[in-house]
Amino acid sequence: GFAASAVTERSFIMVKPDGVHRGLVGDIIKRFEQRGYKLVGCKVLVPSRELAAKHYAEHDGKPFFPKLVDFLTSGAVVALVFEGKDVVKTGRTMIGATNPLASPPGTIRADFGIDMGRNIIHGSDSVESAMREIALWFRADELADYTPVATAWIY
Ligand code: 3AN
Repeated sequence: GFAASAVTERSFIMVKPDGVHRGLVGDIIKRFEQRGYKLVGCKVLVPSRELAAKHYAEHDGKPFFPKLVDFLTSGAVVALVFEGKDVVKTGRTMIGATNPLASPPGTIRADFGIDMGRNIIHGSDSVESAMREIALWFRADELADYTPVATAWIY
């Protein structure tokens, strides 16, 4: 039978302030839902500088780091956790490349943008990053534990 309990990989997906300002939240959630991913965490917040800096800790010291923190804290973001088969890698494929101009048509960044500094969305780049980012942005009790009926056939 279908081993639903084996499907536990999660990714941290975030609509950045430019995506929220442009009204792209619904479209982005829709793409992940339609692919078959299960939404287990969702909240809107204006991140603190401390949270943004922790999120982008790997870029601390790079020339674009201050602008990155300025941008992420400039407005509301929508923090999401999606769960499902290979969601980290597939989520990155759906998002596209860091530079929207290098992203293939059909990816979120290519369909909605051209600017590297305003690239709409974040997605975890590895399962380890996903676990770190989910723990940074969500408390355990903010993640829903449920079994959608459609999980057995939507793929
Ligand atoms: P991704 O968001 O594709 O995982 P990262 O994690 O390498 O890319 O970079 C995080 C964010 O930092 C990017 N989304 C982008 O906004 C910004 N960024 C990355 N590299 C550059 C760069 N060379 N110049 C300006 N901004 C950059």
